[in-house]
Amino acid sequence: THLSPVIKCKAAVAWEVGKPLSIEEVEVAPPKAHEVRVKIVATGICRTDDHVLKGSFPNIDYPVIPGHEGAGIVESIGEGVTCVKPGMEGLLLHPLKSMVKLQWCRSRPLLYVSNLYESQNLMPDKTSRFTCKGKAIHHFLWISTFSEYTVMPDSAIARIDDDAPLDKVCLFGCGFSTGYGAAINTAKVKPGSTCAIFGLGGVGLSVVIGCKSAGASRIIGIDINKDKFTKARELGATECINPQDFKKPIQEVLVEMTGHGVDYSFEVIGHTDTMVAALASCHMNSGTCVMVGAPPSGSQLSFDPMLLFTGRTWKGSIIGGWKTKDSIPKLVSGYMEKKFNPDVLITHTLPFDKINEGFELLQSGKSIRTVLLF
Ligand code: COD
Ligand code: ZN
Repeated sequence: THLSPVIKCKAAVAWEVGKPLSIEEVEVAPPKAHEVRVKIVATGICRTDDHVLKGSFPNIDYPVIPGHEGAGIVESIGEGVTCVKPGMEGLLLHPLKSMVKLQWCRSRPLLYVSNLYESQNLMPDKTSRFTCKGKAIHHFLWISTFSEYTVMPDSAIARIDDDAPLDKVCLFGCGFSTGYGAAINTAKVKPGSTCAIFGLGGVGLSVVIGCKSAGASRIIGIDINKDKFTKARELGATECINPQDFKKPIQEVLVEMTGHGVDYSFEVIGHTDTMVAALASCHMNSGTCVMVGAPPSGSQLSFDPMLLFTGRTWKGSIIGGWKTKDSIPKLVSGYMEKKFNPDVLITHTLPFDKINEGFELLQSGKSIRTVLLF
């Protein structure tokens, strides 16, 4: 299998910051030892990919092929790969390595995350498998799913149920797992509790699904775009509020609505002001606030330390706190058993060539998730 030739295919390349993606013919080199080459069937567009286009993703080199929410079929494997075989269908790709490493460095500063991402900008041996017009193109989070064929370390691929629909479960590579896991793993939401979710995008709505399946009795959705409320209610939100409808700060509104603040609050926007508002919205003695949205790179937080001193807990969650290569396939099995249904998060399905249309839908707030099909 290590003799498999270079493949020519189409991919979306970000040549430099601030430019739309351009669809190019790229050459994809065969997988080296402990690497896998995959034919992508479906990939979602996540806000983080938009951060790459805008230059707000930390420590990344261009040109790069973004995309990190995908599912596909193994085309060939490098030496020493035992977890998958060519032709195996129903596979899901995600930046698993980051989960493994973050578990190990859990108590270290966030700086580790950016260093980690930097190393995923090339294959582990610091070289690239992509070339375009004679130039080496960078990888993204080791999986670059915006390419018809892509190469990744074998640690970044997980086998899932053979009959899992790849055009749906690709969301388990990032968005759904991130939000659902924040509720289930990080907050460990208890039955009968009250939850508040700041930001009702694809990830925030997945938090709503997680809170609902954990048995929360009150789920309050917060968003400045009221068009997000219908879907949030459909998925289990019991109330939805728009901060712009109130004169007082949203944390005061939530404390009034609940008496003493919510049991669990989630920040799923990635703004420092809403991070503090989410902390202030939870119960003084027993409340837990989970930070899901990535803070703007280089930002600093300023908040009244009394908020923590009085007994609140503040936690971060990355890719939902799923720990191993085994947990995401289990989540997919749960989907196959109809334990939850994130299909409604997919508002648009487009052919891969219309990728920039997908980004416009995201930027204008019209889509929750767009899935691109090759
Ligand atoms: N108050 C209330 N709602 C707001 C505000 C505000 N001040 N500002 C924006 N919003 C709403 C928007 O209207 C929108 O509905 C929602 O917040 C944000 O949703 P989207 O659709 O932009 O984005 P998502 O849901 O796809 O992703 C949001 C994240 C914040 C989770 C994402 O950007 C992020 O930071 N991801 C990193 C976290 C992570 O674990 N990543 C893993 C790999 S990506
Ligand atoms: Zn993502």
